[in-house]
Amino acid sequence: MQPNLFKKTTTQTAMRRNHSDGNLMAQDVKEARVRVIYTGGTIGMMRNERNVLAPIPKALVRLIRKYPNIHDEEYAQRRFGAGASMAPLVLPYVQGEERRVLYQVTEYEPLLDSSNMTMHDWARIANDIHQSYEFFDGFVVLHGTDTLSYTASALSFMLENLGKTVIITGSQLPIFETRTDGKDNFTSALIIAGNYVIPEVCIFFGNKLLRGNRTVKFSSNSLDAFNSPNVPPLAKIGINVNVDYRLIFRPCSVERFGVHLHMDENVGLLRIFPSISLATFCAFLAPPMKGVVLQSFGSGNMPSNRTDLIDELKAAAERGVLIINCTQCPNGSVAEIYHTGKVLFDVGVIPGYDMTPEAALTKLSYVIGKTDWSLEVKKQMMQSNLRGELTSVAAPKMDDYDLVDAVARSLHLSSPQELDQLGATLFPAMINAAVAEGDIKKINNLKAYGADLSGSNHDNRTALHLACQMGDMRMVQFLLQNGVSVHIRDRYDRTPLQEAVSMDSHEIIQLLISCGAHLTGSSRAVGEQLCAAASRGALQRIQSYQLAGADLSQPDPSGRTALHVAALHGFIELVHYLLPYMESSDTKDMLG
Ligand code: ASN
Repeated sequence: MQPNLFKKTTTQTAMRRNHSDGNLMAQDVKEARVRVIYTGGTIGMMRNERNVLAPIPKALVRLIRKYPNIHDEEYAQRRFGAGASMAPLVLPYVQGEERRVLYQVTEYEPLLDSSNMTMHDWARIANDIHQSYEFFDGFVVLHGTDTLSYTASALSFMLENLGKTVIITGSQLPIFETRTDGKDNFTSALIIAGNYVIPEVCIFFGNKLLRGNRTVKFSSNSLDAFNSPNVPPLAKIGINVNVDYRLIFRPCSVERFGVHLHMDENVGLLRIFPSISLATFCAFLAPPMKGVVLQSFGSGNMPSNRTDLIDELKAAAERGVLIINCTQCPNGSVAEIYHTGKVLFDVGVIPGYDMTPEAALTKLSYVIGKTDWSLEVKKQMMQSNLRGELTSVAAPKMDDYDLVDAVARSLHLSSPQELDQLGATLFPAMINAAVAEGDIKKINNLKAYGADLSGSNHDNRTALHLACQMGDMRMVQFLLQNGVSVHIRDRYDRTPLQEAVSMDSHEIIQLLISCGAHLTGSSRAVGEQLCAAASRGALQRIQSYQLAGADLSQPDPSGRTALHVAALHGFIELVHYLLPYMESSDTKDMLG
C-alpha cells in the first residue's frame, strides 16, 4: 500500500518546498482529493500463460503514470516536485469542472476477480473508507463487474450517514487494451467523486451514474453492463455531467459518518420455480439460516395451492427467520394484488417492494448483523427505505413543478431541459430568501414544489452556508434534518463549518461536527488563522477552532503558534486557555 501523501503534515512539506522553488502552490488551482481503492476486476487484468484474463499486481499504477490522458505528470512535478514517485496522481484538466482531481491509489493484495470476493472484502473496503474519510473529498472503488452490484448494495448499508461521494466502477475490457471502456469509466468516476457531493454509494458504468443498491449486472458482454430497473440514473454523462439532484438520497439524521462492519453470512436467495420440491425448500430454510430473500413470481406470488411450502414458510418465520418477498421480474414491485401473493403476507413474509435481489440480500445481512436490534426492529427496518433501496408506497412525486410551471408559462418555456434550468435558477434564490427570513414553513413549501434544499447558487453556496453565516441554529438543524450536505465547498472553498467558526457560533459548530463536518484545507492555513485570532486576543475564535477539531498547537508558516502570539501580546487569559493544548516541547521552547 502506498503511504498516504494527503496526511496533513506531508502535504504541508510539499507545499513549503514548492514555495521556496517558486513552483505551483495549492491555492493557485482548486483541487479535490480522491482515494482510489483498487480491488481487482477486468479493468486491471491481462491474459496469462493459459490465455485467460487474470489480475496483474502493480501494473495499473505503473500504466497510469505513463498515460497522459489519466495522469498529468507535468502538473504533478510542479505541485510535488520532480522525482516524487510516490506522489498522488493528477487527472488532467477537464473543461467545465471546477477542481483538479489529485488521486491516490491503494492496491489490494491479492487483487481479485470479483467472483472471488466475500463479505470480508466488503468490510475491508468500508473500513478503509472510514479510516481515511476526512483526508479525501470522495472515493472511487475499482472492482470487477461480476459481483459489483452486491458490493455496491452492501457498502450502501455498511457506510452509515455517508456525506461524501463513493463510486464503484470497473470495466468489461482491460484498461491496457486499445479498445477499452476502463479509461472512460475510471476518469468519469474520478471527475464526479472529486467535483460533486453525491452522498451515496454509486456505480459508474456506460456513461451513467446509478444508485448502487438499485443496480443489477444485466449483460456479460455489453459495455453498458448495468442498469437500475426501478430508479432513473442519478447522473448522465454526455459532453457535460448532468446530475439530477432531486433524485439524490440524503441521510436525514443528525449523526456522524460511521461504518457497520459485521455482516451476517447466514442469508440466502431462494428462487421459486414450478414444482419446487418440499425437500429443497426445507433444506434451504433450515438452521443456521437467519434470513431469506424469496424470489417469487410476478408481483410477489407463490403457488398458493402448495400448503406444504406455505406451512414451512410459516414455521420458519415463527422461528425468527426473516423472509423477504421480492419479485423475479427484473422490473416492478411486489404488492398484495392476487390471492397467490396474499398467502405469503398472511404467514409473516415481509414485503421487499421493488428491491433488487442484491439489495435485499445484503440488507438482510446488514440488518441481521445489528445484534442490538430486536427482531421487531429488524422486520421494520427491512420494510423501511434506509438508503434509497426501495419504494414502499406511492412516494410523493418529486417533479411537482407548479410554481416553476407558472413562471415557465409566462416565459413561454416548455422543454424539460428549460424547466430544469429554471428550477435550478429559481429555487436556490428562493430558498436563500426564506433562510434569510428564518421561514421554515416557506422552505417546506418550496421542497414540496420540487426544490432541492442542497442546491447551490452561482457562488456554489448552499442554504446551510447562509444559515451558518446567520447563526440561525433552528434553521441549521432543520436543513441538516433534511439531508443538506455539510461537505459542499463554495467558490471560495468555504464549508458551512467555516462560516460557523467565523461567527463563533459554538452550538452550530458542535451540531455540524456531530453530523460529520470537519475542517478542510491545509493545517498551515489553520495555523495562520489561529495566530491571527491570538493577535487580537480573540479567545472565542480560538474556542471555535477547538470545537471544530483544530489542533491548537498548529504553527503558522513561520513556525509560531497561537500561544507564541498570545504571549507576545500579553493576553494572559488566552495563554492560560492555550497552554493545555500545546505539545510540551513547544511550551518548553517558549519558556526556555
Ligand atoms: N470476472 C470479472 C470480475 O468480475 C469481470 C469484469 O470485471 N468485467 O472481476
